[in-house]
Amino acid sequence: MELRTYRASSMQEALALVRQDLGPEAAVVHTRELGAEGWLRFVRGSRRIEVTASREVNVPSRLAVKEAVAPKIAAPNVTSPFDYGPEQTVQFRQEMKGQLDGLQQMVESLCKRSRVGERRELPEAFFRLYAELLDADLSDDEARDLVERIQQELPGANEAAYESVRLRAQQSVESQIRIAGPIVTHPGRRRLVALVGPTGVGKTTTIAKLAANFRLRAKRRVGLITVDTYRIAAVEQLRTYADIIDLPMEVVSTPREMREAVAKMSQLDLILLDTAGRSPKDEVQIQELRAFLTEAQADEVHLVMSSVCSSSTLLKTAERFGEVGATSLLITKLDEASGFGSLWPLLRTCPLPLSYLTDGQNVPDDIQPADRRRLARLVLGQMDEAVV
Ligand SMILES: Nc1nc2c(ncn2[C@@H]2O[C@H](COP(=O)(O)OP(=O)(O)OP(=O)(O)O)[C@@H](O)[C@H]2O)c(=O)[nH]1
Ligand SMILES: [Mg+2]
Repeated sequence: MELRTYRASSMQEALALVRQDLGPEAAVVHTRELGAEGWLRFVRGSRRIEVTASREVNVPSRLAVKEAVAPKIAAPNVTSPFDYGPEQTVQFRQEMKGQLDGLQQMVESLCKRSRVGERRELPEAFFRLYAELLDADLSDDEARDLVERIQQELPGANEAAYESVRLRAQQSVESQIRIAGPIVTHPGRRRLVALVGPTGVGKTTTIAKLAANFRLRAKRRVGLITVDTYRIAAVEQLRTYADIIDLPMEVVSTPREMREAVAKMSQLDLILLDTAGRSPKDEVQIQELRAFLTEAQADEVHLVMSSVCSSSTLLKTAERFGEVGATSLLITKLDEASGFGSLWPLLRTCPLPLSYLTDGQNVPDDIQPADRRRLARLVLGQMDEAVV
């Protein structure tokens, strides 16, 4: 293979020499800049560009991507850097997506850091807490409020050690969380508990977990009722659990049938009522749900919400389902959430107390009565003790 080297004071000149000598089909194999040495560095025009090219090399020109600015030297196999085959297109898209995701993370982290930077005037221990709260996905306002509240509560705040600031934060968050406690059943005293909430949050799975625990562990007589006749397979999903746990089950599609089904199960200790996922934005669906619940005369209505949702979605959902008579909150999918700060506005402001937390798909294990200490730790960005 014959390689030739050309030197000129600019890239344009060097490429013109290549084209003149080897013709338009030549491929550029290598380019480099030759730095002038000694005092010559300061002399204008002492910069030299070296281009190595060949007429025989069958590789894409290294200058292909610079076509717009450089004279077109042959790059026979590549017409455009974006001219890929189907496989390369997929790979290219994946690479681009990866780079965009990386950029997004970098921008988010920079935004957080700049917010943290604004709070530099905080004493060290409080500043550390503030930065941790942002990392736990608390909004800037929520983090600021919490830190300021703790600053006011701690005597000698400026000199306070991080451990005592942290402990005070834990106590403060714990004290604002309302807990309902688990469902209490007594043999022979029928209790009817309904689960309501948006679609796909885990209502049916949670019913199965509760049913299995009360039937198999607490040895209660449990029955299931579902009004979810809207979604294909919803009834079958609950029936499968009813069969495995060996429970009676009723399917109702009108408020009248609801009354009959509840009457049939009046001898049981616990009736668990599964409902169809409802959009909090759909007024008709919400009113329909309310009609069923009124007919069932539920003792408890647990509003099921996923911890993966944003804080504004959680707040709006709680407000909307409050209208159907929700008596407590049940938070699911703790195992899927990456930060729990988004739960804080709900826990702090919603008057409904918490009943249960769920953290996985396993029936009946992945459910625990809501625990103040655990929730406060999660909100403050600490490891989940129940999962680790
Ligand atoms: N990771 C995780 N998944 C869960 C949890 N609870 C439920 N799921 C999963 O969430 C999905 C939806 O659960 P369902 O119980 O069908 O939800 P639903 O609220 O009854 O849904 P609709 O009846 O369609 O409104 C299923 O794949 C469940 O296994 C949980 O705590 N953690
Ligand atoms: Mg369901």
